[in-house]
Amino acid sequence: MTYKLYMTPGACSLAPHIALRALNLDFLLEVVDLRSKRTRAGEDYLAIQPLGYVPMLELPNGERLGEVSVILQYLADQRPELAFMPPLGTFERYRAMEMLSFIATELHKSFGPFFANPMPEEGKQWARERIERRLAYLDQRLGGGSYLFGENLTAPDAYLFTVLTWLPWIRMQLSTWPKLAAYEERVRANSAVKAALEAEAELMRGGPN
Ligand SMILES: N[C@@H](CCC(=O)N[C@@H](CS)C(=O)NCC(=O)O)C(=O)O
Repeated sequence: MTYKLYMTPGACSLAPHIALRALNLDFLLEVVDLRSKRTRAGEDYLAIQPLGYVPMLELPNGERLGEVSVILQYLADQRPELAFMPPLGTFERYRAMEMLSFIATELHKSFGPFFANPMPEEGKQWARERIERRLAYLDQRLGGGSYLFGENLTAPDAYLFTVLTWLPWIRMQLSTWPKLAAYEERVRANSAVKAALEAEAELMRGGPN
């Protein structure tokens, strides 16, 4: 029962990578070069994902599943006892899905202009302000719990943390939002998150996958 995650170190595929570790599932990482659209093993990634983006999860039966927020939920549902997502059919599940959707569409996709060349400076400034308003909203929304939904690391934490790691690339200081900054440190200290970050740093240095 081994999953294969098509991923690029430092990209949004970090979120399902964290999930695979937090859920203690067996997995292999397949590194994709997003420029050449080839896997490190030499496969044509466009034949696997026609739009050429990561992540893509290959299940043990060969089926492939895309989209960060859906992959996270699929993985969580393989180990319901670990409560990485609330149970299907409960209202809490919709709350967690609401957050996944917010992170995907309001936050993650607002980073697009920084990676699109050429993008005029006005476009980047527009995106920066958009991200700032959404981070301020999350900062206010963080409650007394350690994580987004209480004391357990859940799928939305894996995704939000992933997006927060990109702030230095766009010269944005997390310290502007103290609750969010403290939250980021707590998530970073989680053992599954630490292991995923270390593995991706090693892959970035060209180490084995
Ligand atoms: N809707 C997709 C978006 C994934 C996405 O934006 N992936 C980026 C990396 S974070 C990517 O592979 N970009 C390369 C490209 O679009 O060519 C998802 O949620 O999985």
